Amino acid sequence: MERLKEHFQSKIEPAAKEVKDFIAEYGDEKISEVKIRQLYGGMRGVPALITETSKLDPAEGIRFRGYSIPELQEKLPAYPGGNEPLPEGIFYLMLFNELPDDDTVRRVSNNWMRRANIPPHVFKVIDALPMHTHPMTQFVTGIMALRTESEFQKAYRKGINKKDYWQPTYDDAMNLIARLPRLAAYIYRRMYHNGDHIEPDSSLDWAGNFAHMLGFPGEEFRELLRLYMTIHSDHEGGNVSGHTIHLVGSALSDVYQSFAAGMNGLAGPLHGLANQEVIRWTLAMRDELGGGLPSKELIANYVKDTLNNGQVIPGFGHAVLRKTDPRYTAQREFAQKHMPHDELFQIISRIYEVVPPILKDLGKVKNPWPNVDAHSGQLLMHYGLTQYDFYTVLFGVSRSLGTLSSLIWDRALGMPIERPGSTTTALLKEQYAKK
Ligand code: HAX
Repeated sequence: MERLKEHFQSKIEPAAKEVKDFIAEYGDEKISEVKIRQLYGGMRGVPALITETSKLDPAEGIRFRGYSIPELQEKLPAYPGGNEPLPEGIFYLMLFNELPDDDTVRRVSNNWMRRANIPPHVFKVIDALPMHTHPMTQFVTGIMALRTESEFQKAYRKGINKKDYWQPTYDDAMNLIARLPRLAAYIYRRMYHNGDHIEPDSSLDWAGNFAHMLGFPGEEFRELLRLYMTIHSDHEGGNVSGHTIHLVGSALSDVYQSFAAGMNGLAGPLHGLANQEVIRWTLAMRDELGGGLPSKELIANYVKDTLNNGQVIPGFGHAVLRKTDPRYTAQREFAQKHMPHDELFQIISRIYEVVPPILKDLGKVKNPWPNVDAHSGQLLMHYGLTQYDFYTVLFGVSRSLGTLSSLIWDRALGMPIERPGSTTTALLKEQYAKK
């Protein structure tokens, strides 16, 4: 067994014991009372899942295994000569609950490089899709085509003992994470560069090689992608993509099936697709207002028109957060450092000043502040990645790091099939109208 996998194995027994003992002692404690409003309200605020990799605090933002984004920017290893955290590091932290050192992240990089090969039929499946197929659809199709490689599927058919489920899940997860940048880059080059594909560079790290295969050679773009892949990697368990991956995985669907299902959720405009919608909306606004940097007044009028047309302002609001998303702040700081005079950055900054008070005045929006998607597109546009339909694929590649770490743990801890109860309005009325 490889060293990383063996190290993971050594973590299972103590973690399983901790959970078992905890349930034995506190299993009958109540952690919340669910109101009828919450049943109709998308289960907002109902704690119903265990996800160890990260926790979202409404007032503070995301913490990965207890560490905030600024703490991770300081503590996680960077690429030699670089500043931004390496995604290998956050993956290691989420999976192993340990901060890695430089050698460890290099080991993860090398491990993924060894696993990164994609069988040719996957590319053929993608090539069979019409060119105008949305990149997220191509991405999900590619992930499903990769399922021929599922170790879990093979092991299950052979009759694997349930205590060993984690092993092929671990291999499938590591293989898929290793392959996603190649798959995503293939889609990008196919759609926007006449199928002029770029071979991987095995001397680079995971995100650096991804940037290289997309066709962006500059070190600054690599640094951006390292930061991007780190901060988009996980957002506790209840968001649509994370929750879906856990739910589908609970039926013992393998990593490929579970992750593809979650990516279909990420592709919704209220979730991950918001990153493309932000740029689409911002560019349309700029063009309609005559180009250049529009005044605050003109932006405010445009925002109000969007709202009056019954549309949301993409990139603002959140189901859990109640402040500016620290992932937004990390990206804003990157822009301030590397491109303070970029015109689109100035527009995004102005939108940040204008939108929150307008949303607050509506009286119904619980969080008027920007989320992660309000900034990411501007940074990508700056370096020439202007094809915004592709942005959610980048988000998806990153999301594999947290969600698949969780899925490995689900199998290691023998998490059961997920099956919450449901009821009907008639039954609720019968029960409560009497009171
Ligand atoms: N613009 C206009 N109206 C908004 C709004 C926004 N940005 N955010 C919330 N609202 C509205 C809701 O549509 C809802 O209106 P109705 O009562 O008329 O239906 C009302 O305010 C209350 O909503 P909420 O409780 O504040 O927000 P929800 O938890 O229901 O929804 C969303 C959270 C993120 C879906 C929401 O804020 C939204 O649609 N934002 C714009 C899309 C977006 O940026 N999505 C990405 C979120 C982050 C993410 O998942 N990234 O992947």
